[in-house]
Amino acid sequence: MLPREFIVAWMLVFLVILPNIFNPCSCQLEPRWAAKKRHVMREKVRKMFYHAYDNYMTHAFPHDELKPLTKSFTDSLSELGNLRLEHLPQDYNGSALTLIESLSSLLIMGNSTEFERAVLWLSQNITFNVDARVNLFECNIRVLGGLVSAHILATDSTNRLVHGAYKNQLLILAEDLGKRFLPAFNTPTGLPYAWINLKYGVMVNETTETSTSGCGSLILEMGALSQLTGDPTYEYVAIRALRKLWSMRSSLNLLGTTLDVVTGDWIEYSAGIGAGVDSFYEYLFKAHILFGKEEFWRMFHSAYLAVQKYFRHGPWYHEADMRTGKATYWQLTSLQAFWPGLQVLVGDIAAANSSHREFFHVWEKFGVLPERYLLDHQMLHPTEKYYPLRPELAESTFYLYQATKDSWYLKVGESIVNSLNLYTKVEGGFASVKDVTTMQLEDHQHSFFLAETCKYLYLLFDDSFLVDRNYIFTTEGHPLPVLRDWHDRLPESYIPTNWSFAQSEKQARRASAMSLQVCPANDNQQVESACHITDARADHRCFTDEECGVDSTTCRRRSCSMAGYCGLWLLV
Ligand code: DMJ
Repeated sequence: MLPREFIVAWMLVFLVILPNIFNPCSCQLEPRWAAKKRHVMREKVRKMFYHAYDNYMTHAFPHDELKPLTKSFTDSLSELGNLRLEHLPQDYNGSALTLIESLSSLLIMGNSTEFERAVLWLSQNITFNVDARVNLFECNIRVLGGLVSAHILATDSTNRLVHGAYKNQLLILAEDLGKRFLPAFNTPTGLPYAWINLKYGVMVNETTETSTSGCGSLILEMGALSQLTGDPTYEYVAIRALRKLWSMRSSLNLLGTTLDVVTGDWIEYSAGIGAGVDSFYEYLFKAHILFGKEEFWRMFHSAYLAVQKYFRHGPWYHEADMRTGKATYWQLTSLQAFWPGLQVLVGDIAAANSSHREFFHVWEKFGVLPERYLLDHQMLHPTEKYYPLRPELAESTFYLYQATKDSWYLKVGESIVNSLNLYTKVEGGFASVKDVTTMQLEDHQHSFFLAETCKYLYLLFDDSFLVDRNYIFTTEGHPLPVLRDWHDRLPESYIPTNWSFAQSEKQARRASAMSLQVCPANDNQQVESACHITDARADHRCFTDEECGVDSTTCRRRSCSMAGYCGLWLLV
């Protein structure tokens, strides 16, 4: 028998050295490089934002969006999610959609003067009493979300606004808009129509078809509106729709992509995590963070496990039939790139990292992310070769950097910024890419470029706005504060995630968003041990096993080695 001292000494050597040898990622911090680089990149992103914003204000405001090639405008609120141009009143001048979408970005970039000017202009000039048929989902995430978030920011004393001038006008506008949404929910199922006329309600012969995200991602904005106004109706209708939708899931806990709001029948049984469904998953989890309801967590947990089980193939996610779980379409769509960001919130960092790397690989291959890529044929979708300045990859990059402090993500951000400047910047703003193979441009600067793309890139390089604040971001990138007052009750197992708090020494210990129980998609998958710990600790070190969560591919609980690394250490 070996002497006990020898075994102990050997174990110590093993525990201290081995994790460093097998530490699989190159995530050592490069503090000086990172600080300088972040500063330079932050200024580059700020310039991008103002190039987009100033051109919008000069050539398009108060209309909805900028046409950067012709330096003109489009009143696109009525076109969103719809290919046919809607009939609009002749005297309609738009709803200043891009300005509403820019509000929180202005404040995050430190421009409280312009934020305040915009808030006051909107307060005095916007009306929703217009004969315009709008998409409920788009109007909710962009306009209602933008207004509610801006109202909260405008009334937050830390933002140094001249408060005398602001008298809750944005909240009044938001409530007016929320009321105009309500007729859409008046269906036999409680599932809302996809379209609503702001002045006249649901139109005669309106289509009864909607998408899963269209009726399942309203709860953050509508719930926040209820909390702010004290009127529970908005939250009630959104939750009722969500419950109905959830009741329509298959026995595999999968949902389809499109459905009928009157009959409650599925129209399209195939689904994935991209277009038509994406924000449904996002809102289940974020609603749990924002409102603390266990019900949202239970739905999300089952839905998340089903996604990992039936859609996931290594780092990729294909689509599957909700009834059988059989793969249908093997496609990568650019909207899917939000998923790693959601996984970071969940605490499933290893899975987030591996998918994110694949998305970035595709970005590098084409220069930007194409809308649809056929994985089985390894080619672009023939008619969806465009890149409309979408934010999802930047969003996930921001979350992964917050969680890991791995400077590799800063390099990803730099590459995204460089591509955007190289391929999409024109004299009149930023233009969408029509075809990623030719980089031919299209005359459209989408409002989410200012609400999300620029915001997430800016926050990647400078997150000072988030310090000592606790926000979640809506699917359109509008920040909402996580407030104890808004929580039904705080679940014991859960401490709301606050990325910025996590960086401060005060918070030496934090649980991840969920000390996860995420099981792997298939058996026999390669055991993977990431060096990323679930919380944002600058030195990547853990102190306790609880900080390490569960390995996403093996479902085994990870532990913290004596050297301070999370992993599947055999002898710990
Ligand atoms: C945004 O409007 C939102 O993020 C939405 O959820 C889907 N994606 C677009 C931008 O790509």
